[in-house]
Parts: sequence; structure tokens; C-alpha cells
Amino acid sequence: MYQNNEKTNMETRDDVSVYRTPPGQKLTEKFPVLTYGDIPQIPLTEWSFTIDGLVNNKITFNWEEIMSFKQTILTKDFHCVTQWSRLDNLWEGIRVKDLIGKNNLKSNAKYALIYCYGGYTTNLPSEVLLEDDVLLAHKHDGDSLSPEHGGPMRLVVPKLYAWKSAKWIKGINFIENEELGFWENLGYHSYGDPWKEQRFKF
Ligand SMILES: Nc1nc2c(c(=O)[nH]1)N[C@H]1C(S)=C(S)[C@@H](COP(=O)(O)O)O[C@H]1N2
Ligand SMILES: [Mo]
Repeated sequence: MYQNNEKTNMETRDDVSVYRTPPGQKLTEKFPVLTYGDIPQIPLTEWSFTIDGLVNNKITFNWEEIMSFKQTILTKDFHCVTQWSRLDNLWEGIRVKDLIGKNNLKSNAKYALIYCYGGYTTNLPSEVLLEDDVLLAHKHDGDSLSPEHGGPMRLVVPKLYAWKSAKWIKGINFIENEELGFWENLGYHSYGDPWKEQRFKF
């Protein structure tokens, strides 16, 4: 890739993309849709989001309430375990940590199970969920999130494989001991770091 060829005039982004592509991944500029099962259609008037389990106060937000929280815009790469990566996704939404007052979490709330409209689930350590780059996103590349990409609201956990970025998110259940989600129960890695190729458990 880095031959000393005067005719090669690579742009900075292409150089950098080499370092931004985790092992075993191929870049795509498309935005493939990866969904197990049907696409749930949730009218905003019926949409709600709940934080429950090991919290001091269980909270449910409707669409207006959640949208009144501070909005954050992040540019992040997205890595699917089926080996495609899409660089520079512009996500807009609410940081999970801005939504959950840290003192609302009980000290034994070590793990989270994310649940979705349609029944999909995935698991994460609470620590990860509260990091600065984890969003409840309602926009992608400037447009409202389409239904097939998880609209009206999806989770985005950029540093883990994309199956953790749960579409049509409905709530977060905080628990003490790790419980596995949909793909994790079927043999995917419980953590899923693309840089360590944590694709499968075995
Ligand atoms: N609810 C739900 N969320 C989901 C999935 C799913 O099947 N259902 N698929 C996951 C997988 S495997 C990937 S790669 C990403 C794909 O997101 P996209 O379809 O917007 O590209 O969503 C993740 N979130
Ligand atoms: Mo995926």
C-alpha cells in the first residue's frame, strides 16, 4: 500500500482508513441492513423507553421527554461481525450517561441487558454503556434514522461489534450478573471487541 510511487496520490483519509479497519474487516461505503426478523414500526406517539432493574428510580420516557435531553453528535466507525466496516458515520442522539443520572444506578448494577421492540436483546457491562461515545441515536448522516436502521431510536456502541448497537431500543435493564443477549446466546462473544476479533465464544 505504501509504495514510493510518484503517481500515487493518496488522500489522507485513505491512509488513515488502513489503521481504522480492524483485522478481518473490509470497508464499505454502503450502509448494509443487518436485521434478524421483521422490522418493527413504532409510531412516535406510542414510543417509550424505560430504564429499570437495579436503579433507585425506574424511569420511562416518552419521545418528547427523551428529545429534551442534551443532544450529542459523534463521527464514528461501525464494524459488523460479518466483516464489513463503514467509516465516519455521523450519529446524533442522547448519551446514555446523560440520560441516567450516575447516582440513579445501584452499586451492584454491573451489567445491562438491552431490550428492543421486536424482541432483540444484547448485553453490555454498565461501565461501557456509560462511556462518552455511547448514544441513543435518532439521526444518521444528518437524516432521521430510517426504520430498517433502527428508527426511531437505536443504541450505538461504536467500539464494539455492531450487533451490540441495538436497533429499535425499548429499554435498559440493569442487573448484577451478566446475562447474555440474542446473538451472545447463539455463540457470539459476550464482549465483542473488533480490534481483538472477539467474534465468537469458541
Ligand atoms: N433490534 C435489532 N438490533 C440489531 C440487529 C437486529 O437484528 N435487531 N442486528 C444487529 C447487527 S448484527 C448489526 S451488524 C447492526 C446493523 O445495523 P444496520 O442494519 O443499521 O446496518 O444492527 C444490530 N442491531
Ligand atoms: Mo452484524
